[in-house]
Amino acid sequence: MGGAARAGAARTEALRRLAIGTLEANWEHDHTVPSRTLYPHQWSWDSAFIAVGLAHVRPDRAWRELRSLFAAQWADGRVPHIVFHPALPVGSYFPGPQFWASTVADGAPAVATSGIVQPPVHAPAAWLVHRRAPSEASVRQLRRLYPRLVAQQRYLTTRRDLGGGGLACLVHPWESGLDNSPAWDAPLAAVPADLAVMRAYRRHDTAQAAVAHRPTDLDYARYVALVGSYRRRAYVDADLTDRHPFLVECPLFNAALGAAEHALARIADVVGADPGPHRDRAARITRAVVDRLYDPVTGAFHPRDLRTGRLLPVRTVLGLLPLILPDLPPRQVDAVLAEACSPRFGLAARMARPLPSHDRTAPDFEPVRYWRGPAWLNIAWLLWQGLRLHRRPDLAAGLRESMVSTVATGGCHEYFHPDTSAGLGSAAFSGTAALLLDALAEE
Ligand code: 9WN
Repeated sequence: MGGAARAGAARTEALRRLAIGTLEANWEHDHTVPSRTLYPHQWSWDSAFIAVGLAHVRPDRAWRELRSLFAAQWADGRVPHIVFHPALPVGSYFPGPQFWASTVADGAPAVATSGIVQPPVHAPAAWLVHRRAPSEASVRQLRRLYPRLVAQQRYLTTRRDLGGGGLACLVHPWESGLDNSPAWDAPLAAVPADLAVMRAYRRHDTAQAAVAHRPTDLDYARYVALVGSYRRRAYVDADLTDRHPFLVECPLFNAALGAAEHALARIADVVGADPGPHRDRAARITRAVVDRLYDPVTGAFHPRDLRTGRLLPVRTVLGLLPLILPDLPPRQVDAVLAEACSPRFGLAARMARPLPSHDRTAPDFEPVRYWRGPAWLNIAWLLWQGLRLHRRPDLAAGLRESMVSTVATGGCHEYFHPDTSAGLGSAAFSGTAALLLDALAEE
C-alpha cells in the first residue's frame, strides 16, 4: 500500500469510528435521537436515514428504529414528524408535546407525537436495510412494515392531495425537512403572525445553538401560528384548502413520494404482494411532479404555492431532488443536472466546496443560517442516490468524496459552512453519522 492509499484508509477508519460512536451515543432504547442537545426525541425522516447507516453496523437496530417510528403511526396512516420521549422533562424541546396536544386528536397513538409529517423516505430506507444483508429475518421485518408503509402512502396521496393533481401538499414548512428554506419565504409571509406571541414561549434551540445559525423569531411565530391553525382543526385535513394559510407542493417531498412507490414495488415482490399497483402509482406521481412542478421556462423544478396557484420562482436545492425518481424523463434529468452543475450549486466530478442548500448566487444566500445556504449531508446523500440511479458515476463520485471530506473537515455536525466546511449546529448529529457510514461503505 502506498502512502496516499494508507492515508486514505486511515481517514476512512477514523471517520467510521466517529460515525459509529455518534450513533451509539445517540441510541435511546428503541430509536436514535438526532442530537442529545437540540433534538432529544425521535424524528421521522432522520430515523429513515439513521436506519440506512445502522444497516452497516447494527441491522437489528436499523429495524428497531423503523419499527419504533411506525409504532406511533396514526390511524389515518400519517407518520408523525416527532415521536416524543415520555420520560424527558417539559422544556427539553420547543414546541413540545403539550403544544401539539396530539393525544386528544382522533386516531392518534397513545404516545405523544406532533401532528405533521416529513418526507416519506422510509420505504427506500427499509429496502436498503434489507438489501444490505438480505435474510429470512429481514424479509420478516419487511413483511411487518409493508402494510404500514402502504398506509403512509395512502394518507399522503389521498388526504393530502389538497391540490387535486396527484401530489401531496405540505401544511407546514417543517414538513419539508428544510424548515427555513428561502423556498418558503413567500408563502410564509402570507401567514398572519404576531412576533409578540413568542414572548409566551421559550425557544429551546437558541439556548443550544447560535442565534445566527437558526431560523428567526418571526419564522418561529409563523411556525407556531401554523401549528395552531392545524391543531384547532384536530389535525383533520378535510377543508384545509379554504382555511389553512400555508399550502405548498414541494419537489423533494413529492419525489420522495414517488420513489417510495418504486421501493414498495420491490418490497411487495419480496413479501408476496402485488407490485403492479405500486408501479402504476409511481408512474402517476412522476408524471404529476413533472406536470405540476417543472417549469420549462426556467428549466428547473420549483415548489407550487396552492394559495396563489403559481410556482415559486426561487431556486433552492429542493429543485434538484426529483433526480431520485428512477423514471424521471431524460429531458428533466438533463435539466436537473444542468442546474446542479451550474454556479448555483457547483456539483462536479471534483468539488471545490460542498453542495449548498440554497442558490449560491442568490442575494438571500446565507452561509451559516440553517437551510438558507449551509451544506447538509442528507440532501447530498439523496442527490448522490439520484446520480447513481441515472448513471452519472463521475458526478456521483465527486459528490461522495465531497460528503466524506466535508465531515473530515467539519466533524459529525448537523450542517456545514458551504465555503469552508466548518461544522455548524449540533456537533454530534446522527443523520450525518449514518449517511457518512453509507458513503464510506462505497469506497
Ligand atoms: C423541526 C431533526 C430535525 C430535522 C429537520 C431539521 C430540524 C426541527 C427543528 O431538525 O427541524 O422539525 O427543531 O428545527 O430542519 O430536517 O428532521 O434533526
